[in-house]
Amino acid sequence: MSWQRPRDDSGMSRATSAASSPRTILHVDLDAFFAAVEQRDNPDLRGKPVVVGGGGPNDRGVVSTASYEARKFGIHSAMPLRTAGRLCPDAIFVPVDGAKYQRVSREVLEILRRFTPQVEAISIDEAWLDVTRSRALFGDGESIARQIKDAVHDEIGLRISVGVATTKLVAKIASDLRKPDGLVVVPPGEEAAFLDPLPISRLWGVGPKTAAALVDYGVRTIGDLQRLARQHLIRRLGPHGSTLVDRAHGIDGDPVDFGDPAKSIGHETTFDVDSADPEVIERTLLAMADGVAARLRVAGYKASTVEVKIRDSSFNTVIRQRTLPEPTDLTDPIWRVAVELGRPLYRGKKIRLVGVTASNFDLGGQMALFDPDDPRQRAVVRAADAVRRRWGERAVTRARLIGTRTPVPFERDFGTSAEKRGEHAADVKRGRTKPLPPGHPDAAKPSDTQGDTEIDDLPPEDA
Ligand code: TTP
Ligand code: MG
Repeated sequence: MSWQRPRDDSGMSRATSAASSPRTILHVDLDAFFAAVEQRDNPDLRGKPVVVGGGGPNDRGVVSTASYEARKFGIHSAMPLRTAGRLCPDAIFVPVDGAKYQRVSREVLEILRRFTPQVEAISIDEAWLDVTRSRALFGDGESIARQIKDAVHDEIGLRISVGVATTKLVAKIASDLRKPDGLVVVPPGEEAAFLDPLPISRLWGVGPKTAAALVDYGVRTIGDLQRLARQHLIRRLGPHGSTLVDRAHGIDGDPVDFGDPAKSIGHETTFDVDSADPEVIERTLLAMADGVAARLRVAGYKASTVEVKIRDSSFNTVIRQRTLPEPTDLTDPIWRVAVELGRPLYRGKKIRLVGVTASNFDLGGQMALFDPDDPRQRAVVRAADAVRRRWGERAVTRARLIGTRTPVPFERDFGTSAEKRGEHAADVKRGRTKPLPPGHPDAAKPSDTQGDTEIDDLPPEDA
């Protein structure tokens, strides 16, 4: 019997809402990535069999990827180009443009990081996201998946398939199941039923030795493995046998590895025209503080240190920071400190850039994301986050921001890239050899570096 989620009109599977305790993990994978980018950029290629790779059908190289139109002829990645040319003489062959795909990959990662800092990029077109904490801000896993699919389509012009599940393994299998443009949601508790009819080859950790053992036991589907006595496999394969049976049931605690957690979250903006108006400067700081606080809540952090950065029109930059009496993830305390620290710096001067950064995270706060220190304030924040979720960042407009054209702040940081390079080496060892997206997580964005920077660390203010 084959496991089929009920389909709705869009051809996507329907989800039940996820319970609050299990993790919500997304696996995203772009469809026919290199070929789709070429079709996007050249309308003549759309709807046609396109083969990306090498110098054409007489080249000795192999196919990087093929458009779905070309796949109908049996063409696939790693196939000799000559074979591809034979299978489909009408196919259009396009050379690989690595730099372009890397750029697009980075743009997609930027979209993913809007929804959570917990993004693990696996290859140039694939990533896991742990969105468990983001549900308060963006909705359940299915809703986040749809928002990602829409954003990637509308902003980048590509289709992406998404799997939503409680583990990385099940999410990855799910994303592959209804390609292209797929969305498959496996609700908590349905992992084993979902995996049951699928061929054993979809499971991780099935190398030649394991495969031979499984053939001996007559295991063809993941369900066969679920029903096999665990002791048989442990005797034959050792502890790996036990892990394999767990995986067959969809049990896999592997966390989404996004490298070192962010050490700071900051927003900054450069004015279109330098401003000496305290009102303009302070409401801009409010927008920055508001963006920082929202991202702290998505990440589940509370910050103990607030930093304000003020750059004047002669490019003198001053950074002042203060430790708060209590860690926070709310706009007002962050804004108040930013203004108190900033006021002496911008008084009477034309200002070019302002920024607000929160750091010194209290990770204990992660567990108590919406535990009320102040229940009424929490309720207000929750309502604001719900509005943001529904209508976007600009909808949540504080009184001071109404009628102004304060820009939506951009994210300045998140993560490091060194660990990711180490991790990619490990991936290659594990047999995942697709190219890694460039410089991820984001390298620091370029900023003005001229002028003096003066850093003062002020003691906590007396209460
Ligand atoms: P995949 O995600 O495996 O393939 P795809 O995106 O082309 O198609 P789909 O996900 O819809 O099945 O790989 C991503 C890109 O990596 C692919 O577009 C080209 C490149 N690639 C190679 O260059 N060689 C390979 O052997 C594979 C598998 C991929
Ligand atoms: Mg892909």
